Amino acid sequence: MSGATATFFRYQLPLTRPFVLRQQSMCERIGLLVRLRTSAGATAWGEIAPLPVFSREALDEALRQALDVAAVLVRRDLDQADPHLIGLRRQENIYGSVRFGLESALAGLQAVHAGTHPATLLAETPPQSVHANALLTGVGTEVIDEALALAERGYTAIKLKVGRMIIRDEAATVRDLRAELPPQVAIRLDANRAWSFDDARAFASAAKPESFAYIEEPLSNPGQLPELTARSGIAYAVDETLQDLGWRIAASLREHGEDAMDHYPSYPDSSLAHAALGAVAWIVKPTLLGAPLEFLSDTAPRGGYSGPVVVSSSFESGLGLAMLAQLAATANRDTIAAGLDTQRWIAADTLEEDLLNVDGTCDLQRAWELAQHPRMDRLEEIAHV
Ligand code: OSB
Ligand code: MG
Repeated sequence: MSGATATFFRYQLPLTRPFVLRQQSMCERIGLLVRLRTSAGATAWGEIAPLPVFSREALDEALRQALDVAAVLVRRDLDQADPHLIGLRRQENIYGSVRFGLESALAGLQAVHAGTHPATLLAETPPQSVHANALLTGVGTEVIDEALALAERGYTAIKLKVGRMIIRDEAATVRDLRAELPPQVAIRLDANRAWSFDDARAFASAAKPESFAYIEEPLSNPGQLPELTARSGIAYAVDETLQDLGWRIAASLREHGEDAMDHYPSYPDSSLAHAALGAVAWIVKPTLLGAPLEFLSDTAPRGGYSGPVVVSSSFESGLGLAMLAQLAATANRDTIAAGLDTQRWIAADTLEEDLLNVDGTCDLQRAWELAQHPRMDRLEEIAHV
């Protein structure tokens, strides 16, 4: 019988300004941290933080399931150095937030045993740091000045939310941004499915497709994404569409491409699968997609979809972001900036210090050290198994 334990803590963190989730605006972030402790006293943490509006599970549902899964986990010998202990593969219907939090903590324990940080467990030669894109909202000179200042500090990619204001103002902002930012700074856009096909075409002709690297989810009807590229030249990335497909189909598309459809003959809407295969990037948010961490390992099979995976946050606190930085390093070796900049919205975080450096990079070793010692004064212990 092992004497491992799992302790759950609740946090409630103020934001610097509201974050808009579709029509709803969020003014504080509420979530859970879990601490696994082995009988020998090794500890590691994970974050379980369903995102309102986006996650299918509510916080109390996530907690209930996490307690059930953890009760089984703590009976295993967590002091063993065993890479297979990272995954919860046999748990089929586990919520995304629960899988992410518990697998993070399991990976953390393995990293403690190996005397390294988690990225080195999931990749042969991970980089020492990763880049994050700057996350911006708004139109006009204010957002352009903000982007220029961030580029000056060393950010290599800017992600601007669109689909929220008048199309021609947003398009003009994107054109001006491209004209003023140094050419090596990538511009990404995210419309969160705000537009009809005609709206998106109007945006494309006003903004010029070549002025940005890609736009996430331009269409309210994602089945039309490949046709939008054909008709307007827009390169798109998928985020919500991957979540709609689910991680099993996403993993199968990555491994088998078009042939994945044969594995899921009963899948009702193959247009979503075609949309995913036609994307120039996949935005992967582990908390929302629910994929096992090994999906983001550099040895994940990729005989089908071979484009880049942009590991991104679902608005986790610093502790979850520290693990996402590890995953960004393993998934793409810092070849494409990750979505970690939500940190700037959190006014008082679970970590002692900011994760991102002023230039938008994140050092993996430092992130790992910070994530081993969260701020206990911002946590309330609520459950224990
Ligand atoms: O639409 O990409 C989104 C965060 C929470 C919910 C939705 C989204 C986001 C982000 C993450 O934008 C940050 C990023 O991708 O840079
Ligand atoms: Mg998105």
